[in-house]
Amino acid sequence: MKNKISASLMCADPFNLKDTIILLEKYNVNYLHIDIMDGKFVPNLGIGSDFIKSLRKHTSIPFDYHIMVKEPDDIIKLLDIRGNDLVSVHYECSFQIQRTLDNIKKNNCKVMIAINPATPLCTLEEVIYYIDGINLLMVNPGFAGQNMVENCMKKADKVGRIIRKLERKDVIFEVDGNITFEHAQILKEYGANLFVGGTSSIFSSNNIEDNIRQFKDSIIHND
Ligand code: S6P
Ligand code: MG
Repeated sequence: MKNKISASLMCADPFNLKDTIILLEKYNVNYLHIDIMDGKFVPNLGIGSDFIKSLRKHTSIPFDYHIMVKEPDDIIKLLDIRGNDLVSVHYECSFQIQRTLDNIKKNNCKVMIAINPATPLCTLEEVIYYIDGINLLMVNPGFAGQNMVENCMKKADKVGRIIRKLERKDVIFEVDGNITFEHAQILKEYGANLFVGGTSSIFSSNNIEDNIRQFKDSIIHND
């Protein structure tokens, strides 16, 4: 899979959202990363379903939903998930994660498992056959602007190895949280192929054009 970028909407300046979306389209950002939070699974609130629906009318960029909600099956129904979208849910969010993954899959989207910094990777062993990808959190989810949790780089290396062993070329390996230009360069070597751009990259300054260019440069494979 070609390396792609996903712009984290919670990091965009709401006052300039229209101009930001126009720029993200102009520079072919692949996904809009949309963080859905409930104040329970994570200690923060995210973007709401009505806001998301109205956003659909103004952009054709597919959505990359990151759902951080306890027992998310009812919330998922509110999200207007489409065929080109990605949806990741956390391993710990549901008592019956396989059923939740199946419910998401009914929307014909790509379904992914999100892994917290301290979630053991052995959890992948059983769910790997039901998913299209992994969203590896490099921070504890809930807030933008955090520093990477120690050991997450090593964990990304391990995830890359697990994916390569599967011999499935189509697996999406997303990395989310404190993905600076430098971190992206290392993570691409570990096999990450979808990079969430937040306050550490795309929204690190008002010069979004330059930031996207630099972010894209850092994920291009030289081999
Ligand atoms: C965090 C969330 C992320 C943030 C992203 C922000 O809970 O899942 O998607 O939006 O981490 O990026 P940064 O560069 O500020 O960490
Ligand atoms: Mg996220």
